[in-house]
Amino acid sequence: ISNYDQKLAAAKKLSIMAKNGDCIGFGSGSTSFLAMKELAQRVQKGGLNITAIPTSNEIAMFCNQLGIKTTTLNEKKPDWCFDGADEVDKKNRLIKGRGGAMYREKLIMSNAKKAYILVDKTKFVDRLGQNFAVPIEVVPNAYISVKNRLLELGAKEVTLRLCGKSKDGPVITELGNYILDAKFDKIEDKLENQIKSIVGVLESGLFVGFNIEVIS
Ligand code: DER
Repeated sequence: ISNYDQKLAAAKKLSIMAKNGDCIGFGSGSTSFLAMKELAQRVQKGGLNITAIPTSNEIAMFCNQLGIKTTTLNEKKPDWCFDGADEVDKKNRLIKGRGGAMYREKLIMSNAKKAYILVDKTKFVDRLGQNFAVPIEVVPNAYISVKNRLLELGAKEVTLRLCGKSKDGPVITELGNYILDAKFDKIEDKLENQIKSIVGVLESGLFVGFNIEVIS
């Protein structure tokens, strides 16, 4: 079946897991969007009573449009969360961040007891990093120094993410930062903390060691 149908099937499986009173972290990306629409159906038609903690302005806007109550991590802890991924390896390690929301996604996931990761089959990889670079959110006045440190850490290529048609110049995240995309041939668990310890890095799209259940 098509990738879309696989994503939709995963979204439908996820949506039946929600129960009244749940506070749920809503991931970003196209697969999370499908799950959000399925949950909105249950809220509108089935009276499901949930509260969402969005991981991006886009998801927050859609929650408002779809009539899903939202709150923030400063007010409520998520009982569980769902999200998508760009790559999942055999140890359930993830590369995320194609959509540029990996800081808030990891913030919410690190405060949730469990994370359901919704993927189509194209996301499963034998070697983490084989299809996607690791996105890294960096403070603009440090992006050159961070790029150099990433190359020292073994990154084969580090590129500043540019907007392309919608705006000239670099992508600016919701917090006003840049995104560097760093390609690695080999990703060991310790790389996540090595990247995080570079001064100027806010967060990376390398997710290691979370309590994850993959739904595909
Ligand atoms: O940007 C993100 O982290 C998204 O969750 C991404 O990893 C998956 O996006 P997709 O569901 O549109 O493939």
